[in-house]
Amino acid sequence: MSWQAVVLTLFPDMFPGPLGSSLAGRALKDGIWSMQAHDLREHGLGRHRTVDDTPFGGGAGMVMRPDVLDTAIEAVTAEVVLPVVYLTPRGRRLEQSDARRFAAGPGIVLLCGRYEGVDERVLEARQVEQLSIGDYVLSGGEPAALVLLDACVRLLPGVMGSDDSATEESFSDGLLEYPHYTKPAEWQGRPVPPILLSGHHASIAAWRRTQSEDATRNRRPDLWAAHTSRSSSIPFQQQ
Ligand code: 6GU
Repeated sequence: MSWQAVVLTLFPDMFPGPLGSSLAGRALKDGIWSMQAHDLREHGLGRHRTVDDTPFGGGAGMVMRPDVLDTAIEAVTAEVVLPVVYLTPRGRRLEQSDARRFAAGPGIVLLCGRYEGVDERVLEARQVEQLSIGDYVLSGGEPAALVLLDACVRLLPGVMGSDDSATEESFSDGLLEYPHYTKPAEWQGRPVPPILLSGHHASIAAWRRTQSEDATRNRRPDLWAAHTSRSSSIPFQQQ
């Protein structure tokens, strides 16, 4: 059985979107993963297929109804049990470890909210995990769902091929990647760092490590703090 992505949204046309191209698109066609995007309005109430209503306590905007969302979740939780994730700026920030955890399982159900959000009770009742992709506001959870799916799909066996890209890159060791260079060796008066042309593999590895550390320290002090606290707590290993 392939890895299953189930999306609950008012805008099913947005899927698979960019995930129908490139690496993820190839894997989708190859059956490594599957995608179903369900229109939440199919579970809407009455002649107008209503999915939302005004917030208790007053305030602007509309809130998605718990009964509608519960029916929609129930309808897709048939055979295998999948974790349900609600994409919201109120969620905990998505990390690489979340992508690894979801990719290691059978798939995921992604709930995309619109309006001011969804009724809190259905999130409690269905033990829905809430995730955000960063501290900025999107008009809906759909682009965030695509981001989360991309992060998961590229980790599935057979998607990235046999190269080391998935393990060597940023975050595998908690550092940003070193800078990359290719031909020409000099471009617009800018030479490639000479060490990269030296053929000394150990020196190149050491230079890249320093570049990774410098970039992380300067650009991402939060990652650098986590990295240094982690590596200083790892006991020295005798050869
Ligand atoms: Cl998951 N949803 C919305 N609407 N905005 C966001 C987000 C999610 N993550 C960051 N901004």
